[in-house]
Amino acid sequence: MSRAVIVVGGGGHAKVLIEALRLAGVEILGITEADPEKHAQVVSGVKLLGDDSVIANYGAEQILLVNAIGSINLPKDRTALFDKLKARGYSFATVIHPSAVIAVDVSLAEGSQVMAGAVIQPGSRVGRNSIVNTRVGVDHDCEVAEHVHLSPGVTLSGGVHIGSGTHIGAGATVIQGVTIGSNCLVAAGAVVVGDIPDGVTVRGVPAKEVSA
Ligand code: JB3
Repeated sequence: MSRAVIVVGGGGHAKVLIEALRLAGVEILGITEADPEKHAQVVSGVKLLGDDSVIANYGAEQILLVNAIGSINLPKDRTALFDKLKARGYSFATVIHPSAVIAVDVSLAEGSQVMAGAVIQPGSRVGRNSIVNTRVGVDHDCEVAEHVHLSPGVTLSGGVHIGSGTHIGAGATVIQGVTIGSNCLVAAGAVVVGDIPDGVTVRGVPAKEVSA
């Protein structure tokens, strides 16, 4: 990564990203933060610069952005921030922790983030702005669309498809060949053994739809 970065958002996910960026030798100019009460703070030794208006002080060709908005449920805020700043012409860095194991033919789209200890096997693809979080396993030939969050410890077996905007909770397991739709929520610890249509929330072992 040749350009210096600005980290957008100064919470827990920012700390994890800053660690990975430092290990990868990336220059961090600072953090922007929506909450003015946090503006005097320093996160993991990196200064807060102010709100997102600060980004306009830098040309779109000068810097890369790092989306540090994570997700607790659906990654809607993270998606909105990515789309807003892309519309202003900025590009997002792909962040890879040096301890991640990524097969040579894996494709990682703009702004994807692969955290410590993750393993991504051959033939897999990760879409724009998606997070492959700590110790996630993505096995062969998986398709992870854009704006997806695979929480820590998720296991995707071979040939799994995950639609855009879906959140898979910590420790969930998806067996081979399953397709999970867009904007789905899979609860932590669930074991998904069959396809899930768009917009559905599931939990449990085996995972079942949560009634509204
Ligand atoms: O599960 C794990 C390992 N990590 C979780 C991560 C994926 O998602 C983590 O435990 C949290 O559940 C969540 O992390 P995140 O998004 O860092 O949450 P939080 O600690 O609440 O920090 C988000 C920060 O972003 C807050 O300080 C917000 O004020 C700030 N923020 C929100 N919207 C924004 C914006 N900052 C900027 N610059 N611009 C925004 O639009």
